[in-house]
Amino acid sequence: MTNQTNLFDSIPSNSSGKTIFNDDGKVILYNHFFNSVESDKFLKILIEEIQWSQEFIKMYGKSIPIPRLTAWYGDPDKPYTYSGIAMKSQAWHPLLLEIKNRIESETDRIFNSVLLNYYRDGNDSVSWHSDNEVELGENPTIGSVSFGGMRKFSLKHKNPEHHNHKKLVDIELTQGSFLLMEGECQSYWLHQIAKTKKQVDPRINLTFRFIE
Ligand SMILES: O=C(O)CCC(=O)C(=O)O
Ligand SMILES: [Mn+2]
Repeated sequence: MTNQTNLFDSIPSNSSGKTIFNDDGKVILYNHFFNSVESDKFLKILIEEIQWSQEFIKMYGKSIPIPRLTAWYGDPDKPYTYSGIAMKSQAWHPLLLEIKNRIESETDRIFNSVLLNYYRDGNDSVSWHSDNEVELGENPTIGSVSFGGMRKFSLKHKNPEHHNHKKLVDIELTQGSFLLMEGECQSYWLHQIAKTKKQVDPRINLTFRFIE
């Protein structure tokens, strides 16, 4: 008799996090937090079923499209403003709740909203910023989940006197990875996803947050 293994079980997900740094805030990376079979499935569902929008920012009186598609889901009555864009929260999609449950069990944190970014190709990006909107309160915990093509996530310390100010901390965010930023990370560090000329597959990133 052959041993039947379920495809899901045969690709274990790895939930032991690795601390990238613990210095003016803490960053922990869990590679393959979601296994490759579920990650492929989740990516497809998110591309098809999330209500993606093209948002615009005003610069020098002109309206400029931001270089990625975005969406905002969460508990009702939690309005959120991001880069001057007032986001309308949509009711939870069941898959977003499933992902939220998985990262909540791992971290013992509660999240009540998620900002989704869809990077269609290497031309899509997010420029240097911190997740420090007032709605997030002091020292917010940000749970960041990625599906699809690998993109480089960089962190840069804000203080010119800091020993790491000139050196970027680069983290490869691969399919199924989970990155946790906590403590004073958003006060002291900036982060970005730079554009790339390399051929990259479409990528979706979900940043789970807690709006007070
Ligand atoms: O795509 C990412 O990994 C980062 C997205 C991000 O920083 C944000 O949405 O605030
Ligand atoms: Mn961010």
